[in-house]
Amino acid sequence: MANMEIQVPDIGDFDEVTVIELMVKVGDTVKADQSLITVESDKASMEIPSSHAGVVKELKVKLGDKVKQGSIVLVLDAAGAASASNQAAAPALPVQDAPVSVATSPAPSVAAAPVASGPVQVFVPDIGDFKDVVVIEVMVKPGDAIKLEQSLVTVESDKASMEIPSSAAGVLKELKVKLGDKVNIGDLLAVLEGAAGAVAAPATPAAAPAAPVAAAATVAAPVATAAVAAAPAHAPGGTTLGLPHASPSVRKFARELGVPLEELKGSGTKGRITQDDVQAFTKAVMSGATQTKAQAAKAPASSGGDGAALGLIPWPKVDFAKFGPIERKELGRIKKISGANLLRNAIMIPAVTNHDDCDITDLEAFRVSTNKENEKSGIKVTMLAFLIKACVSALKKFPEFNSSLDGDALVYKNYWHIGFAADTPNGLMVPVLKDADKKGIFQISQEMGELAKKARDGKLSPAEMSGATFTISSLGGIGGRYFTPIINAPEVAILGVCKSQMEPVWDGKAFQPRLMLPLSLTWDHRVIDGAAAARFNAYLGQILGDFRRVLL
Ligand code: CAO
Repeated sequence: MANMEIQVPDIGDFDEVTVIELMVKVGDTVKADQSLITVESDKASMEIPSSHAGVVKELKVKLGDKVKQGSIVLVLDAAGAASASNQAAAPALPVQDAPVSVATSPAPSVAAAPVASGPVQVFVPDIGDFKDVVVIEVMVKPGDAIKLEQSLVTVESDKASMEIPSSAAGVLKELKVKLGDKVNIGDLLAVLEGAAGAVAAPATPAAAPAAPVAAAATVAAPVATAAVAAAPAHAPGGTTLGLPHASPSVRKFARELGVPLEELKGSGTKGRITQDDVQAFTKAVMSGATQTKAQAAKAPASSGGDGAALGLIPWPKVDFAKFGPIERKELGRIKKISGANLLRNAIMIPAVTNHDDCDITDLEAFRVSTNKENEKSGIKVTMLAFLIKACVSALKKFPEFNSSLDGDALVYKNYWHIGFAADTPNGLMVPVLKDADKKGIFQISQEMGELAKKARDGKLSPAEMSGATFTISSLGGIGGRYFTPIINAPEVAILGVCKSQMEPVWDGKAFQPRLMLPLSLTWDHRVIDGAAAARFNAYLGQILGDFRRVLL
């Protein structure tokens, strides 16, 4: 049994780095190589692993502490513990003796191509023991004027992320790596040209023996220690262009879960994203409490979806107040819900609308006379009731209009529940008249009146708004000629009806005054063809022209 101090190893040229995450606590059993703390500079973050297995006896650092090579991280009861297999440091000693260091000597610096008037090559410098580090961010593009020491790319291993600086100034002619590439020491990173003025040390790709570093301005390589993260040794001053503030292991964890780190708010020091943050976000997404931006764009919660997932340019942001006085009012709940549904349906359904007219002269006369005869009943027969009955007849003749798409299959419904759009003070609602095929015009008129009233009073139950197989949207009481209604998914068609009016209709011998009803049938082209839609409208017109056909 031996207590040993675990120290901060060689972290390159950094004087001091900040402790931004404590990954263990007193009493924890740690394995050799297990990360103990995360430290960060402005160019790199790295996890400091334990050189030995054991139990944490005492933490010697706290969040925000500045540490440097040799600072004691913690005291470990390393009873029976084996040191990390890849540990290049001296064996651990008891506390009373010389402190145990996990450090190794800094790796020799590797720099880029010499100053030249021609192209200058920039190589991946010494990144310590790391192999196949992944390019996770490309910070420059061809044509950019690159300053000496400017960060070109960010690479990441499972223990560290680091920016690779340019060893020369010049114009970026060619970038030799792309996102996701795996790179190693000596790999060609970029080619600069017009690099006059750049003060660079001789290039030393891994394959070639390292040349001595001469100039003071030499871009030193990230320096790695055994089992410890690499750290770029160039002067601080840059920023990590938009990279989420998180340790490499947290990034890796997030990547594995598919969590977009840039959408998280970190609860750690200086807003750093911790593993707990990633877990909490994942739970929230799974429970439906929140959405990722990609999810929101796919199924926007409101008309405010930014369309990013569709590759659309951003929604115009206009400061309306610049042009005149304004008042801002939140959309009501129903508008938000119906807006999201309408947007999805408008985007996802390849919809086509056929416009047609039908002659309802006789039907309207029958309706008016029926209402007169039944004045005392208190039930007013509406044109919409006839339309519902006529639609049921057409839906039976053309069953695909009463179906829904389910993947590559069509689900034909052997029931006929007709939704009808109702204009309410709170917005559009669609009550559903169930089993319209089994009901007569009076019953339909009465139930419609009740449902429409409930809709206006905001008293419709979810059951009264679900199960529709086809929808009618009638603007007949208001006006207009034609419009293009949006299909109420998962239905495959919707009938829009506008205000009927007297029109001269040629009967073969003369123009006759006829009451014409404008119909607009929108249909899902994945399920229905134009010819079928034209036939549906024509058949509907025939029924409405002579309602006795419903009986046939
Ligand atoms: N042509 C001419 N007149 C018509 C007509 C038509 N197609 N349809 C209805 N009318 C007349 C009715 O006969 C009634 O006249 P009277 O009062 O003289 O009898 C008057 O218009 C009002 O009818 P209504 O609209 O109250 O009744 P309805 O059964 O036709 O419709 C309902 C009920 C709930 C559908 C309707 O009130 C409504 O909310 N319509 C709006 C639907 C809507 O917003 N659609 C758009 C959806 S997309 O945003």
